[in-house]
Amino acid sequence: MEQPDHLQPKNFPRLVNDSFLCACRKQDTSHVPVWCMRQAGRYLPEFRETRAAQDFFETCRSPEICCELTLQPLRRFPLDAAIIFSDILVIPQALGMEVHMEPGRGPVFSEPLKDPEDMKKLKTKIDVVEELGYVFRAITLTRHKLEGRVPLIGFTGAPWTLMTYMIEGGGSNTMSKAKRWLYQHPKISHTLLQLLTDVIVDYLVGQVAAGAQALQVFESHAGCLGPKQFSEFALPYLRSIASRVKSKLKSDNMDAVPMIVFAKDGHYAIEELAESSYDVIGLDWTMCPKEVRQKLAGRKALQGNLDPCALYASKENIEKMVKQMLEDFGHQGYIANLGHGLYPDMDPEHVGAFVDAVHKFSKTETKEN
Ligand code: 1CP
Repeated sequence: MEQPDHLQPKNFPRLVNDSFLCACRKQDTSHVPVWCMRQAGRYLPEFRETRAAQDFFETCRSPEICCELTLQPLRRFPLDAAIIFSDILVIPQALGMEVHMEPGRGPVFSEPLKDPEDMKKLKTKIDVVEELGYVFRAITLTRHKLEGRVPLIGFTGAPWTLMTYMIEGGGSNTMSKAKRWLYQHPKISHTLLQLLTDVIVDYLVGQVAAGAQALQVFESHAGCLGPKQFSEFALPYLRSIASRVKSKLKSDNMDAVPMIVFAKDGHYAIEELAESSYDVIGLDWTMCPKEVRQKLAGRKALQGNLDPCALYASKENIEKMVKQMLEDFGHQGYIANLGHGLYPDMDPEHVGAFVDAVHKFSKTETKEN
């Protein structure tokens, strides 16, 4: 039986606000586009209500709830992009690992990878439509429900970041178990990183086929690697993801979409990342926008990077900090964002003050004729 239109990745509504996509491509925009990492999250009372009493990964498997959670921040704030509600840990799950979300603690793997022998437990080849089709269905539904208001961003965790969770079994301050693998078992670490890369490429292409209009790759745990380990265990895979996704989209006759890489605390790798096929480099708040602009000499669009904790400041001070940030980055080839995700105890009104200030200080008067 033919599925109704809103469940199919075709006949999507025309995009009205394309400022985010234009900025990714370094084209002129009428204002600096803005979105927030973790904009769908626990800081919103309506999010807590929707999520209440449901298992986190069950939520991720329900396209209707993912769609609702994705749209919630857009009803409150004039954001210029939406990011699909999901999690980076759906990939380890697809590879056969059991993960659940413990309230107040975060993700917990029931059997993390302890030694290289455990690699045998992972599936070596997966069909992403079969294993992760629920994410694709959420993307398709959300793209329709957005009614062309703003573009929809799809995302993934990067191989190294996913490897840390699979070995640590959850969050960690030191990543010492995962780093032990890099020193004791470099070859098998590469095998794992390659396996993840292969799945990620299919997963991202599947997201675009489902309706994602841009893609962000989160290398959230770049910071625990030094420059040497980053260039051996993270960079080659990040680069390969961007170039393989782009060539696969081309060979499958799909339109190219902008790709963003966000390597948190990976300041030492900024120039190398700028030589990759990503269109946008995301900056965390420890980096100085002017210096990065100078280093990269306009090669890439930039995204970031207000310290998320700056949202604890008064609204007046948030405005001042945003004004300064816009001056430092310049308005072209720039997407305003935080330097990492929003925290659950943040005041939605202060998030609104951040978004409004970006628009206030970056709107250019449109000339008549
Ligand atoms: O019950 C809950 O609501 C749990 C909180 C939560 C939420 C809202 C988790 C658990 N994940 C998410 C959604 C999520 N995760 C999104 C939604 C879209 C949006 O941004 O609005 C995204 C993009 C992610 C990506 C994600 N998950 C990252 C990369 C971004 C980052 O913050 O660096 C990481 C590292 C995760 C793992 C994860 N999922 C959840 C938690 C608490 C964590 C971190 C665990 C840890 O390392 O301690």
